[in-house]
Amino acid sequence: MIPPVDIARLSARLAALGRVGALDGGGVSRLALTAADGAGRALVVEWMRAAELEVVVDPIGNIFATRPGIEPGPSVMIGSHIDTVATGGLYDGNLGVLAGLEVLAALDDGAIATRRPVTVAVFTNEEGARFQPDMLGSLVHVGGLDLAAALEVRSIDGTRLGDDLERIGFAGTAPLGGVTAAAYLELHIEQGPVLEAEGVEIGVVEGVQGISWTEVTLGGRSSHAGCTPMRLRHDAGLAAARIAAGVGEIARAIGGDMVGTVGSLRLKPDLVNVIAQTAVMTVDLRHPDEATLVEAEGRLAGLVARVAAEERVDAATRSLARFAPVAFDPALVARVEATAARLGHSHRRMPSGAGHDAQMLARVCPAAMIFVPSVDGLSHNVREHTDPADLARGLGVLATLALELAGP
Ligand code: HGY
Ligand code: MN
Ligand code: MN
Ligand code: MN
Repeated sequence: MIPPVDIARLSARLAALGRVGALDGGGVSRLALTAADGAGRALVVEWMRAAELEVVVDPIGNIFATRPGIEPGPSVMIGSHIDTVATGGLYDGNLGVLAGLEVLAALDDGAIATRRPVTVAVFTNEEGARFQPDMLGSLVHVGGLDLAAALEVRSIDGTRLGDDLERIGFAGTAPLGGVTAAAYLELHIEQGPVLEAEGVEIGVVEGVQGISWTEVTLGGRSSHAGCTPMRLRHDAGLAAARIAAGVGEIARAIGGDMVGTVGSLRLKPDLVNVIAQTAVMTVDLRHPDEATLVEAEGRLAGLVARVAAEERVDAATRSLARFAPVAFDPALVARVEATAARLGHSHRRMPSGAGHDAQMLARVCPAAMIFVPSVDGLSHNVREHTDPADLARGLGVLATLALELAGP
């Protein structure tokens, strides 16, 4: 049995990390590979080194901190991310990393020698807000994206990923994929309303829905807003607005679990009295079923072609990320469920609406996730919050299962 975990230190560290990249009025912005992300990484590495863990950084900036086991070999890996969106909170990703450190500390407090090593991992650019695709670091780690190609990815600010890694001092030299996992666990906030609405304490995550990110670029012709008759316009702004509305209509028409989002829409020259020359927008489509996601993508392609023809603008699309739905290892999912039950927590099986590094680790080892409730179902929002009692329950499930998997 693992000794009691230290929820007070977890909460204090979540707050301390939340002060790195803190926004006026609350919330956090530590977009991947910015100076703020670098500072957050440095703080977490400081905690890892203070715990005398073996810390290595790989060439895509993934950080691995290992507590050795009696036997060498693949670790029980506990991971997540500490990069955030621009309107981030204290918990998305950060909880999974800092909870992992608490598990290792509890093993030390109890002088418990585990058979397997236990590793805490921090994966680069999970969010995908500044560089696409999301889950980029864990995707490279499992061999799903070539390192050289990943280092050439351009951010939405135009910088090169490899240059930003160097700039923040996290272009590591440890062998890619060198730290292997026998199993992977990730504690994460639900980021949605289900657990709170049902009054359930633990989410037993069965898998992650499919994700499709597309960038749509529309090329029109700027001209005077007052002097150009509607029939003579090539209005990239109007075309973009019609496509954005159409994304909502596609999602509503398919219904059920289908979601569609236009999160970014940038016009040029972006002026009150100039018909837009260009529009660049992103479309985020997600669904648990691959065939339905493909159907939605087909409808999007038809929408773009039709609106571009009607508004007499050029249209180009580019895939930013595309991941099919992932099912986690059923046996490990069952062990998460059994652990929650044994600890006396109410629990329910559920899918993840958000993408996570666990879906990449699932390509190379049994992976599973534990959800804790999000207050008001909010995340990617500065008001993101999870109650300490819920943090403690999630941490207890994580610690108990990690010890079982690592073998006392
Ligand atoms: O978009 C996502 O699901 C994740 O936060 N990257
Ligand atoms: Mn996350
Ligand atoms: Mn996120
Ligand atoms: Mn995520």
